[in-house]
Amino acid sequence: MRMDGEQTLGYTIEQGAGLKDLPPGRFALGRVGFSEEAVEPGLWNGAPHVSVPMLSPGDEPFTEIWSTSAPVTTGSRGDLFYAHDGEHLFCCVYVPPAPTYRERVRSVYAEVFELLEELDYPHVFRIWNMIGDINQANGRGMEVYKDFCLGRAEAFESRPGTIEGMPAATGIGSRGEGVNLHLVAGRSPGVVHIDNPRQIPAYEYPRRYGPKSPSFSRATRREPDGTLYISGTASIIGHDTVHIGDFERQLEETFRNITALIDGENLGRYGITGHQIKDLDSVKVYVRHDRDLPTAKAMCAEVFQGHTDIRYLNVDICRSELLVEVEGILPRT
Ligand code: 3EB
Repeated sequence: MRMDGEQTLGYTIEQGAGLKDLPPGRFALGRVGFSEEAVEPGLWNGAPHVSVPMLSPGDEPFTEIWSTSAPVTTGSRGDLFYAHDGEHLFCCVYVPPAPTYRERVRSVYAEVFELLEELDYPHVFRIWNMIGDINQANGRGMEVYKDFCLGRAEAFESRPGTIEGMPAATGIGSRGEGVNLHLVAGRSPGVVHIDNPRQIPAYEYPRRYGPKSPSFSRATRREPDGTLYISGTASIIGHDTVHIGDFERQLEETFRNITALIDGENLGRYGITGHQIKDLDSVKVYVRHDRDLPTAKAMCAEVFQGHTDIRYLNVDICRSELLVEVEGILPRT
């Protein structure tokens, strides 16, 4: 957390339901609970709150808290719940299960873009999409993830001119129904979307992966705080899934992809100093099969530092051959 701006964005993870008061001078922008039970978005204790069903029985619930140093204004519009402080906006929304998601996802994303334009937070820097039954067929036989991507891509195609590029994102399975999405956006310019030299941009994936490509960049860096948000990253080279059926090699390839994304050679192209994977924080490791959790934990212990917050979530991943996906946040060092 940087404390030198007017409104400084903070991101913390707490065990439990996140009910504790924030320190003096901090105001909640949004709370995202990770639990076994879903709680639909709403305004709670002065900020948007949602709980996503991502945990397996026995996992310890935790809550992510987005906070700021300035008082916030909260609101809701349709199904959207949001808070903003003059520089940052947090928004969450739930799309209930439907035979097809395309239309609802398109309209929800369009409503989000309208809100961002009207309230003047056009610089989206991170989006999470948690999708129930992500690898199942929808009511028309299309995989839910592809159905979701279709609506999202159409919304991005017709977004207002003020919303530039595609931000870092995660598109991942949840253990519940419907789609939960939440995002953070900023008012000041200085948002840079970053590609990975080992992967083609997801928004240019060929049609075999779905009628419309996924709408996200591999990472987004945001000024003024210089934080680098790393998208969900998997064992994909070019656009191909590699090491099918081999968990360890998929996770190794994922680490190589993150390393290549954040090294000095790649970030140098954007005028940004390079980083090492060990400096990642707020790491999430999505593991398809619970039998692979011990391997995931052992491998992550080698790569990340002891104090790094790492959360393991046993959920499905957008391509059925993918066994693992990793995301994280790099605070400016
Ligand atoms: C990939 O690289 C793996 O649809 O928002 C990663 C991050 C993935 C975000 C999304 C999907 C999404 O294609 C999957």
